[in-house]
Amino acid sequence: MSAEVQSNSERQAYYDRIAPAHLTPLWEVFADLVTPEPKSQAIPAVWHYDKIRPFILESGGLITAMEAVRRVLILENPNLPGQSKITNTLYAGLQLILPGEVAPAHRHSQSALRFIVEGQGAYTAVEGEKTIMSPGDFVTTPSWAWHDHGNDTDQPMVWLDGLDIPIVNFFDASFAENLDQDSQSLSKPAGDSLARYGAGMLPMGYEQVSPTSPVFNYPYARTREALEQMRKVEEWDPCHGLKMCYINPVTGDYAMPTMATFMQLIPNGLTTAPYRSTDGMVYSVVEGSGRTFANGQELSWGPRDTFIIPSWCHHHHEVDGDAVLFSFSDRPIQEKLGLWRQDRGNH
Ligand code: 1HN
Repeated sequence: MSAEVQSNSERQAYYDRIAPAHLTPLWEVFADLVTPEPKSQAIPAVWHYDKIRPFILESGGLITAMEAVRRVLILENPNLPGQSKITNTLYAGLQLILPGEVAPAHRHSQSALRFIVEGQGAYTAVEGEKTIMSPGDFVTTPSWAWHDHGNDTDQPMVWLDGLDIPIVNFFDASFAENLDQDSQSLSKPAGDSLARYGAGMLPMGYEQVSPTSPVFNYPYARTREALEQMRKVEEWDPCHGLKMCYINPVTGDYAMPTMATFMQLIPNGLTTAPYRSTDGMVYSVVEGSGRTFANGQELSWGPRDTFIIPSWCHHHHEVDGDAVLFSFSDRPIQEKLGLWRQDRGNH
């Protein structure tokens, strides 16, 4: 009998015979493996801060930061339950630290970013330096850097954590350890890194030791001022408004090797042009309100909300006034691998 007329049952019998040898036919799965374009399992979603804030604060009465190590509510993509993922490659969560608490020192292979959502004055310490955090600050924790957090203020503090956990686990490359003291010893004054590396200058003889930016807190006041100054020339990108990426001043590359971070201003009256790219984006709203239409679905947002746009999902933004959005994605990795693509429509 010719191959064309082999019945399905004969084929299935053959698959069953080869299965114990750990073999399986490519032709049955080819279309799912090599898709003509990205087909993300992640879906667009929004977390409204005023709806979830009570749950976050409630966690403070259930467990201490010390016992939890990190008291975080994970933002799970609604279509990826149980996987601790907000996109296919990224983890995100909202972390609460109450007055007087310490989140003990540890380090791990995963890189982390913090984006401050609520509260003012808690600190994170990274590799011997403390930084005091304010809303809108972007703070990095490089891979394998000791870090602990503490809150010496009288108000709760909440920030968005972004980590490359799914990526590190995909490579089976996770290591972690705890320090033998809760708070690491400090070797530098607060603000040292920003002065040393964040003034458009570098100390003479500085040698790069890490792929992560040596500036570990990018204060919102400076970021906002840059956007406000630049808006005067009114050179709006049709897809993004005015969008800046955070950089490592030593290399000019993204601030972190695995995650790109951005801040954008969409001015009052600009509806952005449809756009998509292969990096799924996590957004945290800093100022303003509006709506993002993602594959026809409407995500409405306001200050402190988090929303996500998966890979290759057509979307555009509509704003009610000026809006300022922080975002992050896995773009640095995709670019280094030659995988990153965007579709700007006709723009
Ligand atoms: C971590 O170290 C932090 O340092 C937050 O604040 C969230 C999630 C998984 C693994 C490590 C932090 C984390 C984390």
